Amino acid sequence: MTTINDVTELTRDGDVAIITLDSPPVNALSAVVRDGLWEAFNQANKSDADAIVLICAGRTFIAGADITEFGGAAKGKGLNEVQAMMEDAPKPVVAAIHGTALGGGLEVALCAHYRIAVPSAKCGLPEVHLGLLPGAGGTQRLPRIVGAQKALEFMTAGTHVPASACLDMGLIDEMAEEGNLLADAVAFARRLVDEGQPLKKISDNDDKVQADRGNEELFANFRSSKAARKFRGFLAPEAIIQCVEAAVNLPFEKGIAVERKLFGGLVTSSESAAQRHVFFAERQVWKIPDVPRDTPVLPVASVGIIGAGTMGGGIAMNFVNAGVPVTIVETKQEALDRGLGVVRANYERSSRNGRFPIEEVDRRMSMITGSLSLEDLAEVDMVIEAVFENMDVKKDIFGNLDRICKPGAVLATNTSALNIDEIASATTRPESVIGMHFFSPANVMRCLEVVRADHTSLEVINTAMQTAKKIGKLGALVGVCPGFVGNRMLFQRGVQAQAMLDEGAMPWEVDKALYEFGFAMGPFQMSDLAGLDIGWSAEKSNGATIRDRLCELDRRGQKNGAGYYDYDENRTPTPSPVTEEIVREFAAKAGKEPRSFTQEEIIERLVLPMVNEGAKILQENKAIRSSDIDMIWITGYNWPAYRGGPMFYGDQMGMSTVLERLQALQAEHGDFWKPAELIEQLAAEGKTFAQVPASPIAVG
Ligand code: 3H9
Repeated sequence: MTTINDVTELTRDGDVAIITLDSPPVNALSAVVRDGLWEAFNQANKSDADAIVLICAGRTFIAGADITEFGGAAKGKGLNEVQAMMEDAPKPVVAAIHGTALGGGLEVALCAHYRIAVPSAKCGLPEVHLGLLPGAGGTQRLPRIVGAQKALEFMTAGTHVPASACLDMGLIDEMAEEGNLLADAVAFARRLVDEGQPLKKISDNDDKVQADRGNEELFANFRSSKAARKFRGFLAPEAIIQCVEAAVNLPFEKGIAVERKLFGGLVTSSESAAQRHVFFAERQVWKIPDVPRDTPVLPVASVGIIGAGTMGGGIAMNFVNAGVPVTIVETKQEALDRGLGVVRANYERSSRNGRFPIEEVDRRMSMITGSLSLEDLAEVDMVIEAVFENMDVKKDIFGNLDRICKPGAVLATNTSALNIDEIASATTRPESVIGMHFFSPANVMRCLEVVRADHTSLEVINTAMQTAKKIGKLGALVGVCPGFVGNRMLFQRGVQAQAMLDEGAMPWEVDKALYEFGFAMGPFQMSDLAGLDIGWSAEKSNGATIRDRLCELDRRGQKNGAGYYDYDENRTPTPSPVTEEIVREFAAKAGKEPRSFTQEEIIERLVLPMVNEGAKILQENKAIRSSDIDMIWITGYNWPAYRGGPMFYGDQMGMSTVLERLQALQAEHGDFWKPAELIEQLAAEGKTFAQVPASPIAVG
């Protein structure tokens, strides 16, 4: 055995050289890994071995480039040098894949002459999710195996594809028996030698790309396809398409040059920096400073949900989809039937869309028991209350749950605004009470704010977080405060959206600015969608706000064809002259000259209050770290991932600039804009939000 360096070993099994890479956790291609691989292949190539097998220790094959190295100074051997060493080897090189071969990892494997994988392995080029393209030859080699169309789909979706599908596509040549990868890979290598099989270089294989040469329609169709709608605002998908065009139309080396140039542009872009931030933020969010990893998790094998409305039904679907049976309690049979009917209709739609066969609808519905009695929740492990926002009603329910539920059951509320400590005070077991704030539609949105109340026990926190994981949510632990994290910041944005209207901005100008920023829609489109009359009362309305006036004119949003916008029969919005008139009237009353606002001005007015409020949340320890706040906004409100979240946005602006702009706006518009103390402090220290150490949620 030869130890090449800390992470690489070269051994022999008779006539086959075996290179083993062991760089936990995921064998990412850091400098030491590249150096180790280069030297190991260098030695194996020169040795008298007849073939070489590359295999990885630990849970996975190489999971890609080391993302932490991007942006730093180049060190060690280049990945292309390692790849050349493999591809030019004078004997068969076999990559033996288990776990995941991702990004640069798969691109390394594609430089082996052959690939073998266990059935549980997956391959993918997920760089697109990091705002990148496969920059180690992947964009040029993949089309040479699977053709342009499949390569476009594979790389712009960035999914992890199971080994069996990879075998069908020709990405993998041979399947190994699960648990027997090394022996099967060595046997495969020996067979290649015995049979005199060629040293296959994917870069030499032009058949597939020639078939698509000059086929401009293929690319035009892909750019206008349904899948491409998701690319809006992201830079990487278009760069990937251009690379595949190069693969199809240019010789390999020229294609590589195109790939390298476009990769260089992406890796230094703020979009990719933001998406890389999101990658790490997604993993940080589960780490809770004062809840150790070994904190017990209570079993959650059955769940009770109180309320069969839109939220209750959506929450129920999450659990059923994860195989956990649910009891839904309502007060009236009619409401229960209606709620269950909506759930069934949702499942039927999913089935029609091909998500699962129609029989599955009945199977999933059979996991939901409807009930009109809270007493039926006596044995469930977790209850989630999702009734309307009324403190007295909630306290009454929690008082009853305290009496009915078994000891140790988790008692959660889905409130989005009420004080959970007060709700907990209705029980004799506040340690079991926690907030689990789902976002609408609850079966779709990934965000779940887990709200720690004063007395919530560590076990209950850990159980709620692990439950979030189990049902596919992004659980973010937050503290009790009005609106928690997400809605507290949304409220500030809403104040400014209204304020701009009062200054004569048109709703469509504001919405357009947010759309261009990357949101699916702006606040006024959102109001029209939700219904302008939510929380509005005809009796109490006195025309004091623009919304009052619209509602008084029976402009209640999309549902009756008029709100801030006018709608045609297809619900296509157009700016409404009625709204415009009202906005002008309000501006005149406030003594403001109607004026148009620039995109930059609107974004500043909407986003800076969020950054400022996020800073207050952080300084009050109502969120653990700034990146958790970013994740809540990305998964709960569709903040565009390529902008990294509001706190990342603030960090990119630079703290001194954030402070200066807040001070300028404070001077112009008043104390709404007073900068958070944390911003002043960080600006003075030259630090970022990301540098604020993670700290436990404040309680008590
Ligand atoms: C690329 O390859 C570019 C090339 O085309 C061109 C180059 C020129 N680097 O996810 P987990 C850390 S771009 C650094 O919790 P799992 C991760 O942060 C790359 N660190 O485990 C975490 O750290 P911590 C393309 C990485 O079992 C720990 O490893 N590749 C990397 O649930 C465990 O991760 C990708 O995008 C990395 N590449 O999932 C694949 N990957 O413990 C990215 C992980 O401190 N990785 N870490 O929180 C993944 O998708 C998942 O990590 C994987 C394992 C599926 C592999």
